[in-house]
Amino acid sequence: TLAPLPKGFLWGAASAAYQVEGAWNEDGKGVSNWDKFVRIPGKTFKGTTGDIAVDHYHRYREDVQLMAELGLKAYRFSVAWTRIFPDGRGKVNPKGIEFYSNLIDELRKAGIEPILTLYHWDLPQALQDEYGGWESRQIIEDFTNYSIELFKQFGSRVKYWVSLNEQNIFTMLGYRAAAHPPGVKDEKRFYQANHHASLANASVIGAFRTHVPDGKIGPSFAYSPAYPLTANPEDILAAEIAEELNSHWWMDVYAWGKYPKVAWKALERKRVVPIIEEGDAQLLEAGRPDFMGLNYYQSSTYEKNPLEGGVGQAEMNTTGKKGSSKDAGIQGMFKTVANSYLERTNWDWNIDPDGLRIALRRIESRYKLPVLISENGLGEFDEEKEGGIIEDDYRIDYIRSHVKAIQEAVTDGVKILGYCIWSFTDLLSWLNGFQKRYGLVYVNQHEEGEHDLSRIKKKSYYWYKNVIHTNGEE
Ligand code: BGP
Repeated sequence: TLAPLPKGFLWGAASAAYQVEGAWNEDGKGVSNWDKFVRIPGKTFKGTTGDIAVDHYHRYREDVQLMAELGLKAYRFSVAWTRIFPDGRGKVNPKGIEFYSNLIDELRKAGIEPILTLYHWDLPQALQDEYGGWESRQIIEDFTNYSIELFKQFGSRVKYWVSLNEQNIFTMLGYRAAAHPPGVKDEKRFYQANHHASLANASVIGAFRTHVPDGKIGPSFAYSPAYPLTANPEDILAAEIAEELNSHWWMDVYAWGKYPKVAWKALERKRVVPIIEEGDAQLLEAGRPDFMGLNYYQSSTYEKNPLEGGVGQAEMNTTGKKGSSKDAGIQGMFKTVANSYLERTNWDWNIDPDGLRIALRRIESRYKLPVLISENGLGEFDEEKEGGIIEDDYRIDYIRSHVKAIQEAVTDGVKILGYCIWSFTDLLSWLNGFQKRYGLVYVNQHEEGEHDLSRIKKKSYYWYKNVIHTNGEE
């Protein structure tokens, strides 16, 4: 029998500022890197922007009302840095503080625990222009000052904080695959920018201890556990180095302040390791989190990848046409391959609830940190039927199987604080527009045709309500 979930388990849902808020140039908000990037032709699906997104900025009261009705215990959202400091630093914009203050009050009134993400990818463009954003060490100070402002403003009302969202993804897609801003493809710059992000993360966690001594903080990491395709030792080695380079490279730094040795050696041979300055090691070591935030969507399966003629950067499926993504890897090390045991979504993401259990067990064994599952969910086309009905049984199946994996992991001995479904309402999918939907609540927002932004509860909303009510029993 499965262990029951702990009392006070945070049954939650999540979002991010750029993906829901809209109001991109209202009330003194500054321009972010995403505001700029989406305006470059061909970068996003049908050129979709978050200018309006799902208009949460104006409709947050209605959205919180829907959360309350659902019985949600926690809501994870992010703050747009450019609403607080329009140019990244300098004078605080009171309207920005007011918005999040109101949101937090609404949540508290409804008995919903706010989980505040400091950085979910929308960097002030001013800092990008001034000194290259994450590529400069100046970002450490600016990110810390911005965070301290939020600690002071909201530290008494917000207990759970997420520092950086998916540092591995925003650096990888921003500096290695050129799919996110600033659109760079350069391995060395990628590792250097990432090192600064690690330092900034540690610095913010250090400051948190002084300003919010009773709070809990951790990064949210996009962990996709690595499997070898076969028992061929070459594939096993490929999966091991993939685990080191794609995951331990970040999680070891969060948990222990140290880069993994084997991966470091491999990158040293490629001459791409970051420059480490005096004091960096101490800063990283002092920035230990209270929990590991886990964003889990899928596992990855690897095989060996030849040096000559091997595959390199991924081609992503951003259209929902099954099979349009291409395998990716690092020549001479590893490449991803399809796993014949797993079904895939229309966006070619593996559906693997056991992978969530495996991810949780690995984090427990290696880091001994509690885990907050800060994202998990299914992106699919949803169809609004006559009379405003959305029957997303596929999403219910996905979430049900992943909730079971959580219960199994708890039985295994993993300490899990909560589970945030990505996402609460439908929202903008960074590169996939509004057609790839994740929400428990449908939003009538489309690239084309009529859209009045109205909210409709999906079948999964009613189902999740019962899950929460029964603490996972259903
Ligand atoms: C995570 C991000 C989220 C969200 C999710 C789904 O990587 O933290 O912001 O977008 O993935 O991804 P996508 O929208 O690309 O399907």
